[in-house]
Amino acid sequence: MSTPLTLNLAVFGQRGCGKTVLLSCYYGQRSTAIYGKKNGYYLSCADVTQDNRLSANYLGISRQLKFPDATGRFDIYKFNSYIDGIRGRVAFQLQWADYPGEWFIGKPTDKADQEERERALQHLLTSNMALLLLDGDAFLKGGKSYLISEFGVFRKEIQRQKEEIGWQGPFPKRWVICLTKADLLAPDYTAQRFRNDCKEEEPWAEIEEIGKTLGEETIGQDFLLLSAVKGDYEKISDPNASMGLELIAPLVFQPAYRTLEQQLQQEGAQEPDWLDRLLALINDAKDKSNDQLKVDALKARQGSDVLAATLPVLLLPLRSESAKIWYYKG
Ligand SMILES: Nc1nc2c(ncn2[C@@H]2O[C@H](COP(=O)(O)OP(=O)(O)OP(=O)(O)O)[C@@H](O)[C@H]2O)c(=O)[nH]1
Ligand SMILES: [Mg+2]
Repeated sequence: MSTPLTLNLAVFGQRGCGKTVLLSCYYGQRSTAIYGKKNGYYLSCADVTQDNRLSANYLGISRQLKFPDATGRFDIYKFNSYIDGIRGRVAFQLQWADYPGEWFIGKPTDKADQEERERALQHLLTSNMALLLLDGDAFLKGGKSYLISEFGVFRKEIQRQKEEIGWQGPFPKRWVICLTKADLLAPDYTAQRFRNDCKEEEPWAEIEEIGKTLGEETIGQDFLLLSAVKGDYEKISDPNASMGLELIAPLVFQPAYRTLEQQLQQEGAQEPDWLDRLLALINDAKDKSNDQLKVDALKARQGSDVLAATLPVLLLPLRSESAKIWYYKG
């Protein structure tokens, strides 16, 4: 591939909702050799400083069973994904923008802080998908009142930012409402139940208002349960027992390729040379079983066909049995 497929993700959530742990575990788990062998692909940070930061966090989580310290910075992490056994060719790049939770509650401290926030917002506007993280632990304690207040804070923040920079859209096409720390919830709690809780009158009224600000029907359709580790508030009992993380890249992929598809239809547009083939592969995959897709992926890896080996990575997780529990669309 010339320029790799880029998936842009923006992650929002108030202080302590689990953004840094999620990011560190997402990368930490996926950057090991064993992950690559088992799953057919692995991640590597394009920037060594980011790699060091996330790897140190993950080492603390997995070895010392310790959560990392709170962070207060905005960063765009660039994860290059490689197909196991095919060296040197990036399959896709996942750009993960991590917003500091304190931005929701505090005004910019100075001009540099203000500029940083504007840069972050510009990035948000060009993302394919945004995750709005709600804190599973706070939800357990606060229930519906927590949902109402959290969605309210987010609505006001989006409205404020929109007015401040005078942006009328477009916004990301897909907003996924996520509940983090799902390991703390009842074992039979599902994404569908989370959606039903959000659908109650008062939280839903907030979500609808957010929808109006962002453009109709971009929020309130997708719900996801996430858990980076298994543990309680202080201690981790199983650093590898994550939930829902493997659905993130496949969920960003859908609006990303739809945008590319639209590009193809625009006259004179300069689409990447691999796009036609990608769309043909997606079309082909629609009628194939999961087993067939796995066989195809193996063959593609053996033939060093990066594009064909990438597609199952981005399609199969959403077809899995666990996706039915952790993800709900409707
Ligand atoms: N049980 C459980 N606890 C978690 C999980 N993720 C985060 N936590 C807890 O939540 C705390 C905050 O997580 P962070 O990832 O640092 O939160 P953050 O959203 O990055 O917070 P800021 O950087 O302040 O915006 C951690 O120190 C843990 O105690 C999880 O998957 N399961
Ligand atoms: Mg953080």
